[in-house]
Amino acid sequence: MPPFSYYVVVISLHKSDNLFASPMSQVSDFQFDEQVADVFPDMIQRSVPGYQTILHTIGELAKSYITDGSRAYDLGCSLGAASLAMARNSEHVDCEIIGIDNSEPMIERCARKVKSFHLPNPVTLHCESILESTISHASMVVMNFTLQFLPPNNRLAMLKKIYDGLNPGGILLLSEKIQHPSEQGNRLLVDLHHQFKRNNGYSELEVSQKRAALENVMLTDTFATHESRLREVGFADVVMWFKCYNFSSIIAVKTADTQE
Ligand code: GEK
Repeated sequence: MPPFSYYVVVISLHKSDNLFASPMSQVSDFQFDEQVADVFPDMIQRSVPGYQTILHTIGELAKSYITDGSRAYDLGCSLGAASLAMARNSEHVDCEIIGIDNSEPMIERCARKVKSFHLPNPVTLHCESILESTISHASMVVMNFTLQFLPPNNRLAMLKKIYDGLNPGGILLLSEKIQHPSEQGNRLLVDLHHQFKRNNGYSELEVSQKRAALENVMLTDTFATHESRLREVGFADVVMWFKCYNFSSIIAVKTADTQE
């Protein structure tokens, strides 16, 4: 059994998220600011069902899909969890991992974190909107819960840019909170997710204030919308490989024999 000091170190690594714990007279729109960046690992872990499973699978996909001389992108990288999963699992090739986020507090912390590891391939970070980024020579692109924060009108063009920047045979891993098409079915999934959050220690007030903060900021689509948009930009295969309540992850494959 590890000594007591081991537990003290592990517990103190992540600050706990209590940003919505006190009553607010008015709930402002959610922002990826300093306060959120400080508690982000705890926040995402307690809020997103399957988050660790998705990161593990990103690592597994990196082993198979990241090719020699290519780039792997993590769009909306936050603190770099997916970048690190790809970097750690790409020792068989020479590649560049590129993490992009438009939140300065996230990128600053991400840079410190990335520097603290010895990785087989370099991780380059950019603080910019992914709407402005160039994507090229990519064998793998990850958007782990980021597309939902883009204005709906920009989503198709963003996916087209990813498709065009992927090498034939490359993949996009797209994780999103999704809307169920029927009101009753959607309510059922939302209730299950809220129960998941309560089971992870969030109070009723925290759940409802966070929901209000995200209302205008995170606009979710149905799986049917995601699938048809991915097909419209050219992805031949669209595979939903993970779903838990209203959280899903999709792998979209650019066919290897595409003639362009
Ligand atoms: C993870 N992928 O841990 N350009 C760049 N970044 C953006 C933009 C934009 N236009 N809009 C939002 N973001 C991560 C989790 S969090 C998901 C991703 C969540 C960034 C935003 O700053 C934030 O860091 C990230 O997208 C979304 O695997 O909090 O639910």
